Amino acid sequence: MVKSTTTTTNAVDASPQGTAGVTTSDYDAIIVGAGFAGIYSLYKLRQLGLRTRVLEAGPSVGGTWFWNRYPGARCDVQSFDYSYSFSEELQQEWKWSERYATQPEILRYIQHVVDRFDLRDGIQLDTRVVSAVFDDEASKWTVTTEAGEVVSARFVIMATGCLSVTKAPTFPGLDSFDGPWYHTGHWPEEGVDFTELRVGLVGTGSTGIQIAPRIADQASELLVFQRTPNFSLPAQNRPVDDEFDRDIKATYAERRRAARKTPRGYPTPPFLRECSALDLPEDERSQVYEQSWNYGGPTFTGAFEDLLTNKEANDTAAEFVREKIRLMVNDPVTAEALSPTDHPIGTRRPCVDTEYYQTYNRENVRLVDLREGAIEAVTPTGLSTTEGDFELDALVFAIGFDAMTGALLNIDIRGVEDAPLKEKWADGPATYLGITVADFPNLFTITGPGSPSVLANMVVSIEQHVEWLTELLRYATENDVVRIAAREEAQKDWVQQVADRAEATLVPLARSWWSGANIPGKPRVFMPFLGGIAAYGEILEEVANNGYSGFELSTS
Ligand code: NA7
Repeated sequence: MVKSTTTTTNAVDASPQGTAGVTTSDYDAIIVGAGFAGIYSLYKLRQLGLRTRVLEAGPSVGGTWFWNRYPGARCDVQSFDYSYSFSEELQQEWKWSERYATQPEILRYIQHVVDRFDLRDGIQLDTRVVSAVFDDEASKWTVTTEAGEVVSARFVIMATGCLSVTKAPTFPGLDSFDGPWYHTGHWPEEGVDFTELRVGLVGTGSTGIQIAPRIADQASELLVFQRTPNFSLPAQNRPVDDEFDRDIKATYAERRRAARKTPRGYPTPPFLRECSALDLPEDERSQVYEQSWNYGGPTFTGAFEDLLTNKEANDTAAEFVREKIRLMVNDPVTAEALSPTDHPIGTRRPCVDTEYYQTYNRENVRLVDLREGAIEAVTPTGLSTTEGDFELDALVFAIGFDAMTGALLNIDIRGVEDAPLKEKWADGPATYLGITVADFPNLFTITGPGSPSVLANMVVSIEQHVEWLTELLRYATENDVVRIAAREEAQKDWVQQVADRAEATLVPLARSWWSGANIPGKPRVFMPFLGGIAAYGEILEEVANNGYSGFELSTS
């Protein structure tokens, strides 16, 4: 165990190894964030014997799954796979009620995990970290909170989430609006009643597509303001019956092992083809798409192996979905407006829905195509576009996140020679393996830019990182290593590899939050590692087997 050096009286040492009543501001590790990543990091680092504390800005654990409690919020990965695999007992005990779990159920699961593994006393809520500064001489970090609390630690683990900083609505006149307005990423805990209200929903990404049918259930009128249509795939959600539950659990460990050998971190159905979409005659190809569509969820975009690399192949999948939209939406003008034609399918995050397109067949729902007239301002009585004014009683903004880098750059992180991360990343994020940053020793970014993260099952991405990091810290503590620093050269090569992998696909053809294009002024860099969970896992293993190649490990 890395030894702590100072003790003061402004923070409680809540680790199992701590002596009751002793207070200290010095830890072996500080974890920022108590979502899936922070909770698992705490569990693993405690097992390692590190004195660890989690600092969480929110009033509850759960991270993304605490904040995004808008109606209709649910996971796009099947619940059996979007859950921790580290404990066979946990995965056998917990029973998911639906194939795709809702936000409240996922939050209950996270809270259950925290209690079941006695982690609550290591998590300090309502504590927003504002800065982390590296002390070059001591090879330690000083972390300061909004309330002025100062703690130090050898290691800092940023478990701050990829989608935790919302994009703020900056429409002129918002303050003048007479009614209430909401951002889906900060939904009121008590919920919202839209009964008899005319509601304007801005945004048709995954969130807008999930919330629209639920608002339509209540509101007298729902106007959906769409700037860019997205491809949405049906979840084909259903309750989990006892037999299905038993079947999965009978081979759960095997399922988890298999998931790590896939690109996306969840098992794929057998009908997906390891060939080009163009290798099959049209009727056979359509059958594969039909099977994938009926199976449900995001697997559709993996129906053939070249959908993300061959535009002609991709066109066949995109057209299949556009045809489905035409069949589902009664009004042909609305169907056309909902059909994406400006980007290949899969080059923006595919949405997964339940009855999204059918919602437009309701009498109280209307699509407003912002390509015909952009939003100019919010007025006291609604929204004004270049094409006209819309009278509304409430506004909902589902306009997304400052993804992947937002939460890290919101904290004043300073590394060697007091250099701010903000400056180092002025042209876009640069990491080694997506988990470390050159010149920021002993700092780790769980599912950071440059790792598979948001392109895969997030829980698997998190487990992959946390487990690898735990072994690195075990190695460090057993070998008296006090400083773990990524080498600049290794980082340069990794950044190049991440960029090359993206360039080799169709993703540069789309404007997306994956490349920072949704935030004005944000550098355009494709942030996640496109090689997939399995290939990435092999790289991590190789780095470890080579004595942590690409790192400088110092004992003093
Ligand atoms: P997204 O996917 O970033 O979607 C945001 C939506 O909001 C998208 O349709 C945007 O249109 C729209 N938007 C953003 N700003 C504006 C303005 N100024 N005017 C009109 N429309 C606007 O965020 P989500 O929350 O839906 O999903 C994020 C991830 O969370 C998701 O991918 C899952 O991983 C979970 P645009 O496309 O930019 O034209």
